[in-house]
Amino acid sequence: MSERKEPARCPFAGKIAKGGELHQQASSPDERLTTGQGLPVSDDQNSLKFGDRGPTLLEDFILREKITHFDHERIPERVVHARGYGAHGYFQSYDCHEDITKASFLQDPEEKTEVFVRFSTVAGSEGSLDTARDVRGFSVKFYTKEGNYDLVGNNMPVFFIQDVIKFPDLIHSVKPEPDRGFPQAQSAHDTFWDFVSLTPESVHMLLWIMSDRAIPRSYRMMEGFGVHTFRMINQSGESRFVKFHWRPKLGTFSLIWDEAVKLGGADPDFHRRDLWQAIESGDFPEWELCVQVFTEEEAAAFDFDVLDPTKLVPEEKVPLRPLGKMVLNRNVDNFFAETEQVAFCPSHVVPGIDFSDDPLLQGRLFSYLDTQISRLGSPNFNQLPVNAPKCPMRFFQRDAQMQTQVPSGRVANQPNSLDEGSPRECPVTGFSSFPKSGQGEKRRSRSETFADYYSQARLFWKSMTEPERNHIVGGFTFELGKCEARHVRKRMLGHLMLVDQELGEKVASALGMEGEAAEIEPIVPIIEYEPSPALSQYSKSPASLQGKKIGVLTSDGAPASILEKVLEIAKSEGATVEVVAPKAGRCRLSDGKDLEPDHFLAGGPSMLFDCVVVAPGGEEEGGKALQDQADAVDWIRNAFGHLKVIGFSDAAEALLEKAGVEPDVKGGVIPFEKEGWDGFIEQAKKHRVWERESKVRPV
Ligand code: HDE
Repeated sequence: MSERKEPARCPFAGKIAKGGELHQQASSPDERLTTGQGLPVSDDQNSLKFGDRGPTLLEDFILREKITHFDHERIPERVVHARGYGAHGYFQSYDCHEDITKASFLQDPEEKTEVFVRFSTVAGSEGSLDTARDVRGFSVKFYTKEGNYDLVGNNMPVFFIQDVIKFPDLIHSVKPEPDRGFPQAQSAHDTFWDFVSLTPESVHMLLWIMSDRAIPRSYRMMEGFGVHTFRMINQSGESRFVKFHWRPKLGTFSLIWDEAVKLGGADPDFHRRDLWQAIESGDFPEWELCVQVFTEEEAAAFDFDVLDPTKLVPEEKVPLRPLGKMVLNRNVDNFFAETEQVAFCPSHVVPGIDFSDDPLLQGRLFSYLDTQISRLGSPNFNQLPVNAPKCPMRFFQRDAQMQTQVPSGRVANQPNSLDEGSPRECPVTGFSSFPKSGQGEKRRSRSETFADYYSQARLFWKSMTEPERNHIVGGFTFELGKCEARHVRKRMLGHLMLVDQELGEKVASALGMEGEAAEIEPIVPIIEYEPSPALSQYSKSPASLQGKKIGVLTSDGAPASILEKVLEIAKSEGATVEVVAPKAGRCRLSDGKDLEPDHFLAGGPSMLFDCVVVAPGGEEEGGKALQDQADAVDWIRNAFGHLKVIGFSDAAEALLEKAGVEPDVKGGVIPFEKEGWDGFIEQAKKHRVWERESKVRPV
């Protein structure tokens, strides 16, 4: 019998390939990989087998522990707002706001209150794309000295429905249709438009959701709103109504619809990457928290009901009062532990902040706590680091799954006289609800003061600039075009006619359905308001390159001096530069130096940037090579179609010609070697060349 030599362990253990390097091994006990029980692991590359070729043994408890943990890695995603991204930061009050509130984080301008923020889309599942047309969630957890305060808002100031009981219907209608399981992260389908066209209270919100607000350029360039009317209570117990607003320091900017669609493929993580990169590079996003403050008597005089969440309070009626600023300055260490496990609840308030009777808000006070228990599996979710208050937390709630604390003492009840050190009520500084009086019959009804569905929708339409209006028409046309049921389209056109005849007719004409709008009678007369310029994002967006991204398309042989100039411009304007070249490895510039591009051509389309520079090498070097590539031609065509300012070098002329883009100094296609850089900078600060839109996308 020939003697068979068994190796002491698998010959490939510790090697990444035949002849490859050894994996690093622990050199001290501290470095040792262990199981969940702390047992040091000797081989993490191979399961325990009978012989080299198996079978694998059930005995392998190390494998089973690892795989079992893996099998249970996912927790239920959020029913809505499943896709989101979070970051840490702080809030700092500008002043002492004791006249309106006793909330501790709004008293001392020296004090910084830690915050955790999560932005999100609503309809899509966790793996859906960032740039879908949707409302964005804007949730802020303030870790105050008197408990956590959650301001769980959106990037639009109104909502689709007036009563919580309609929320499951709204969400079911927008989610994938139950029989076919599609479309994902889209409102452009029949069940949504059927539901909202049968629910006219949603018309105002539909105008917002079809507007550019639903396709933000960046989380950093988005406004936030508390939506409902809340109360602020001061030390004397006086109550005032407030509406919360977040104003981004960079201004409010959006994508172009075609750009958003293409970005979905080019970079599904566009918004989360943008936020992460900004924070990572030290360009910390900032918002100002403001409130509109008004008394109950003033509210009673408004011609709409402030308890109706489909209505906003125009800023021209009640101006914003700035309270303080929020800065996001730290990315999460672990996406799951923080962003996924963070649990926001509108019911998390602090002394000085209270609720109104808005029937949507009242329902939310129940829903969020309930959903956290199903998502996180236990009422002990408040012990997770991201959810735990940073002030003392002492109560008698006990046990339940995943209790991580070890409470000591004999007593878990209140009142008690057995434990002198146990937590006690505090009638003076503890939270007490605003003592609002009221009486009435128990019934299911909707207040008549909620019946005006069209006046504020018309106000929004009238307050838009021309490009914003055109985009709203484009939004409705796209979505209703995807809605197959003709009777639903007709019903929706009927609502749009009531909002504004021009809007209704433009959408009907774009759909090829002139004269087909259904006849709809409003319940109450429509009020004609003066436009509110504060509702338009473009009439107030600052001319600035701050926080924006300049994309440079280049190739071998490109003049190094151009790249240096673009970097210099970006530095002085607070922007960043990313270079796109044909190959990922390197690009050799005219000075013979190698540049490592940020993107290779097919992976870095112009949608990723706010304005672009085209500076290839000359014909002999890299320039000719670009002309033969559809990706390079599309790069320029897309930049032009998405109304971006294009600066180009003399060597780029042939490429532009191939893309069918003509030089146009006033129209944002600027030969900077002939014209200098000033015109490029000035126009790029305006973000888009709106005048070009009628040429590329006539409405
Ligand atoms: Fe939410 N909403 N919502 N919502 N909502 C949730 O809570 C709900 C509404 C908002 O980043 C859920 O933790 C009801 C308005 C944000 O983690 C759930 C109603 C506004 C987020 C829930 C509303 C929001 C949520 C799902 C109608 C703007 C993400 C997972 C009464 C003011 C929070 C979760 C995060 C999440 C219920 C309407 C904002 C199911 C019943 C209006 C930003 O509890």
